[in-house]
Amino acid sequence: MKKTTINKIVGTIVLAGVCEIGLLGVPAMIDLTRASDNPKVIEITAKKFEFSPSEITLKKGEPIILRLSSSDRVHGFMSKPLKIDTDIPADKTADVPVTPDAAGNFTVICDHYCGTGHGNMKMKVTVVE
Ligand SMILES: [Cu+2]
Repeated sequence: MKKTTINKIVGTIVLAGVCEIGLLGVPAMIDLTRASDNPKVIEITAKKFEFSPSEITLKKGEPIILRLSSSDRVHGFMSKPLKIDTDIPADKTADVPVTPDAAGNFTVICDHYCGTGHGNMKMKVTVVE
């Protein structure tokens, strides 16, 4: 009786281990698809020389998708502390999954030179607990 219980427990642990390995092995593309089932999607549009909305609030630990698009040309979308560094193409949307791991105020900048106002092209991200 005891042995059976232990076997069950061991079996469960092994199974859990296999599942985790399986998840880790899943390519990023599939992870994105899975993530988009649940997380909130925030649409952000870029154009010379602003992001709209220019300010968003996220919750620490809550996964969300930033759906980025541009209405004129290629822009960048970069924030080191939020671990985001992507380009926003001119002709299609880019989905960026984000799970903030710290509360605070962060700035996303356009890091793809787009003209004279490029240096001021920023977006504010507030992460609350
Ligand atoms: Cu720019």
